[in-house]
Amino acid sequence: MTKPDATQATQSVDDGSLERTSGSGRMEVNRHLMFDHLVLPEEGSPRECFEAVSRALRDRLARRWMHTQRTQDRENPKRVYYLSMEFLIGRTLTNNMINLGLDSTLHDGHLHLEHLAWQDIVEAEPDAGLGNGGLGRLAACFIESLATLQIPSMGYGLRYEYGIFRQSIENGFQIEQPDHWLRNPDPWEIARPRETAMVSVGCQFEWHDGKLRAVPGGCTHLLGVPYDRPVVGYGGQTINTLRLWGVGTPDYFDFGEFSSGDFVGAIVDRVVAESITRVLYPDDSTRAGQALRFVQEYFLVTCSLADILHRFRHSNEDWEQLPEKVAIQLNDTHPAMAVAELMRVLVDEANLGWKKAWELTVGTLAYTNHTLLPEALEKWPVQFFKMVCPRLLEITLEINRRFLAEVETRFPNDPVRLSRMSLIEDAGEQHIRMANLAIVGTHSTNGVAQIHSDLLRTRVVSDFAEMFPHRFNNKTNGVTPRRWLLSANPDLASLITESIGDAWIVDLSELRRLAPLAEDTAFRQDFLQTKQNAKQRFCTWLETTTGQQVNPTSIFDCQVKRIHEYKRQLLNILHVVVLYQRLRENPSATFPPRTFFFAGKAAPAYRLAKRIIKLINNVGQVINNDPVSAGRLQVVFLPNYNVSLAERLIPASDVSEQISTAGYEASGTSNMKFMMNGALTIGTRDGATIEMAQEAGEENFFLFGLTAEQVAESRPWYSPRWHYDNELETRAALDLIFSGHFNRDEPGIFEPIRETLLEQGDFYMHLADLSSYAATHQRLGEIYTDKDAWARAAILNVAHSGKFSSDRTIAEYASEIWNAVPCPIAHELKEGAND
Ligand code: B1H
Repeated sequence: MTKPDATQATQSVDDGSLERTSGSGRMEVNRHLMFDHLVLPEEGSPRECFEAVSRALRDRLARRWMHTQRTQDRENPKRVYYLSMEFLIGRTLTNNMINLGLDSTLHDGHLHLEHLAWQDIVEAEPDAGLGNGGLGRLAACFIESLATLQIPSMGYGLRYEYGIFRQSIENGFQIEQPDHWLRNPDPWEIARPRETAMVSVGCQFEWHDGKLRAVPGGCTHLLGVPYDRPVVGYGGQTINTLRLWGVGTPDYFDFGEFSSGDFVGAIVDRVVAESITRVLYPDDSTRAGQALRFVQEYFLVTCSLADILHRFRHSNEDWEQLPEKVAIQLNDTHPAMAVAELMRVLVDEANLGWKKAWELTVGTLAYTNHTLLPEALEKWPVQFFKMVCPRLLEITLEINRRFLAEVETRFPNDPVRLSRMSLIEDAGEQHIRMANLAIVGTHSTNGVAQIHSDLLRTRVVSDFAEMFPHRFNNKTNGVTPRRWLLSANPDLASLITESIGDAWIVDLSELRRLAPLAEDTAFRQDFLQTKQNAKQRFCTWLETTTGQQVNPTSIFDCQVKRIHEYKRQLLNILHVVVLYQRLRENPSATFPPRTFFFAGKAAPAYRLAKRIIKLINNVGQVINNDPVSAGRLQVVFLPNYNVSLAERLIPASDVSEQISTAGYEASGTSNMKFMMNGALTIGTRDGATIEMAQEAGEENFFLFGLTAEQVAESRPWYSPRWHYDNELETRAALDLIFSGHFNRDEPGIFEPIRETLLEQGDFYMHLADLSSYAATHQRLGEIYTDKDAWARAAILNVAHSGKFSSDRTIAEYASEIWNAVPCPIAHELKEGAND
């Protein structure tokens, strides 16, 4: 950055246009540094510079943001609302810069701050880790695609003060630390206290013997304070809003209690209130089950519906119009209380009759299911409803009464069916089955990949599919190519653009035009070179940040996702041990050197998942240092997997591991990111991986293992022991692990893993798939050594990844579920300063 010129800085005038001269961008940044931080521009810390650059950028988009909102208010189109307990956003600065078309400002050095590298400024932004994994990241991709497609829409979520925990690895164990991501002011959020929503909780909180207790009856009032974040569509035309609710308490103080000396009692409401949006529950594909999580879901639903309906009433007279003007998508059952809450508003506040209210509710709401795992299906104790929202319980019971009457008419004399379909589970303590409520109370239930939607329909909720066949549909997931290709992998993005133009950025099916180039020797060379550069960059970053060295010419083989038994990180590490055993037995064996990268967090209460992390680390410790394997096999566990780490690692990957037990991974989305970035997939026929192989051609894929049908069929007689007894390599690998070879000083620590695999039936069938997995890896290694064959297959994968853009997914939701169309925003070329 040049020396500051105070006169210049104060004279900066906002003319509202995005395209500026180089000087003015720098001036705005300088101005923010001086006036927000009181530092000289050349003395700004990375964090201060990040805030200043972001504020300068936000200033530039403010007018477009307001203009988008004003246009949508004026045109009164149908609006789409995406309700989600998670938005795994990651960093925002680079993404907004690219989507506003200002990345050239960056590359041309217009924002160059001489005393700092641009990368240091970017990295001063913490990841917004408001999600666990795929479900939360999907929500973030969806709102970006909605804005890019210019669909009037809004995301609604919670402003957790603590996002997903930070993971460190100590002595091979996962340690969790709080992620206080809002410690510094976030330049991307704007508080909207004027649009605060009021929430009543049907109980009171008291302080008893140093403990907080919920007491039935009475009422506690909470305030939902909106914090808005701009969602910039590619091209910067539409700027939608992500509204995250923070919590506040009404600005009063119980002076009665205070003056009687009960100071703590007087502020207890505030204490309770402030805990509601404190922390994201760190469960992925499992359910939290705690009362506070229930209140969080209730808080999201009531605040968001109040806001949505207020906006609807502002532009529409007639409630009848609701389904024509509003589509609300429920991201899993987490916001499924919306069914009862919308009924409450329509019946109690709008005074509509039950039937009309029901028709409008079902017509407005739609539900996406993300998992078949029974332990992930939400069920809330009726007691929680009684305590927090008794009216919603009454309404849910009435929905159930009418619904079961309907079932009885359709299927008379079938009490077992009735009890299966009931919204209430009666075994022991009564629970509300949230998935049943979501299916009954919405007009659409979709799965997130074809196989998942099929299994949902035919196995998990087949009674409901029989009852409402037209409600069930599939919407295969996708990811945004702006973040996951254009921004994360600039070299490959440029190569693609040089070859086929840049239309792919907003129409990813254009990538098909790369297919003929798989036969072009020069293109293959260039393609391999971009991969090699990305690998080298990753190695440099890894070494400078952690000191770890990795061979950039080895195969980068990656499994990065939440640690869960069904995702089978165990299968991967078992195979690594198989390879290690081969080397021990035959040290002169030749195969290309491989680096196995693992990354992912385990839910803090998921003991076995945490033990799997320990096993991976211990295996790595031994293999990386044993002369027989060092330099040929390496295992690297990258701590604290998050969006930013994914953006670095995925472009550098050669091999993508998608090895869940078939039938258990609803879709997967990292699989798509790897494919777009030219990695080859080794995987099972599960989730969206099946569709990826269909697109790319199975000959360009490494599929292995049991199919979902075979998994289901073989369950009754499957015996992991059989594989141990009959497969030499399987047995040798397990024997080596359980002999204590990897835990010399920690006897017995892998016993829980031995029990799972060999004593408790190996529910996820690791041993059933290990030999075909190893054989497929063998073939993969052979093809890797043939650079031409590898490059050809990788190029064809990229060329056929177009289907997996979230733009395609969102276009399908828009036309088949929401009936929503774009609302183009016309920006004047150069808007006036005060328009
Ligand atoms: C997915 C979850 C999930 N499925 C409960 N279910 C949660 C369940 O906090 N909780 O209680 C949080 C998350 N997440 C994932 O969704 C699937 O496992 C993936 O296969 C899928 O790609 C992703 C997006 O659809």
